[in-house]
Amino acid sequence: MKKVLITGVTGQDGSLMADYLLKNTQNTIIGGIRRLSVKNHRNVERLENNHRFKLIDLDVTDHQNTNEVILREKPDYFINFAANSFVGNSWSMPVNHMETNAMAVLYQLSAISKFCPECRYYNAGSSEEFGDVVNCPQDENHPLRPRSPYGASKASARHLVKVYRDSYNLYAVQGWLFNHEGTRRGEEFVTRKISKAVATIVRQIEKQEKITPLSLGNLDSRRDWSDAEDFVEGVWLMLNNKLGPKDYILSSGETYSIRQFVETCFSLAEIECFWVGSGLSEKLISTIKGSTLVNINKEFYRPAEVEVLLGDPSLAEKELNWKRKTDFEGLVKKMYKNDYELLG
Ligand code: G4F
Repeated sequence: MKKVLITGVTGQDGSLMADYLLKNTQNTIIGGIRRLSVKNHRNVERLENNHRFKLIDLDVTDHQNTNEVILREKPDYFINFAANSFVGNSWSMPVNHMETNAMAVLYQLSAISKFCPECRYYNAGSSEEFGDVVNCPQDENHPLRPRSPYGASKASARHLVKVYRDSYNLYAVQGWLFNHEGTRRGEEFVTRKISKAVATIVRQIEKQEKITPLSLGNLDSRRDWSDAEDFVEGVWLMLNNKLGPKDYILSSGETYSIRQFVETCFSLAEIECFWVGSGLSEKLISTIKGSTLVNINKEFYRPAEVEVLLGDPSLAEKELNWKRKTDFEGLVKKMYKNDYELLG
């Protein structure tokens, strides 16, 4: 029975990791949470009575707090999912992104190297580190060419993880996780924004109410989307790799545009529609009543865009025996269905 400390445990990945470990291992889980006056524990509420799960205060941007927690708990595994993960926000909060996503990693690695060097460490890396990509698909040898303060913060963290692994012989890894979504995804991310809006439109049509159009930014960027539930298993495999500490890509190996995500979601909802216009005037129109379903708002464009992401997961598949279970259509369906049901 090992002790696994998970930061960001109230978020999508942290809570899924806690669920996965409680179900598939005998380990105890310590969830690190930042004190907030309004609790955001929805994703872990049902775990709070589980004797193998406890929450502790841990603000990853506080060096002293990080030291104290690692010294006191001496975990066997430290999984750092706490991050400022919204790329679009990173131009307005670049310092916060560096502090939360890179400096915090330095605090953690330095405490682990001093107080519990046997602890296995995982930091959440991102395909955003590849940024302005030069090869498709991207594999583990693709250069780091971030396009956002967020991407730069994750690339910095990657260098720190490698430096600490090499310097102190730590089992420290940082996977490159391509976009991963699901029913616990934050509503600011484009997939959840779409699934929730489509579910709302379906309800509005059923009740013969006025349709609220969905406003989006760049429809033509492409992402490699997977189910976050598949990824937490991949992270655990990376932490228990017989080949030793190594960084792997987790991805689906397929890429779709935002436009295709929108079309797939409306099609699953059985709403027939067609695109008209171009650029900022482009719209998605419903075939039946001619209502606007989607319009474009330049507010959602970014100062610099990662145009295409397509990951090559073959190394993780071969060496970790990892395989995703949910495909693109299965993911869109799961998210849409969940949002439809949540509307009651
Ligand atoms: O859903 P997004 O905000 O995710 P993004 O930027 O790809 O980042 C996610 O995946 C990364 C891994 O690749 C993670 F590291 C990161 O933490 C996060 O989980 O945006 C996806 C795409 C972008 O090209 C964006 O410009 O959708 C485009 N988009 C178009 N309209 C929009 C919108 N994105 C958002 N959030 N909102 C829109 O209205």
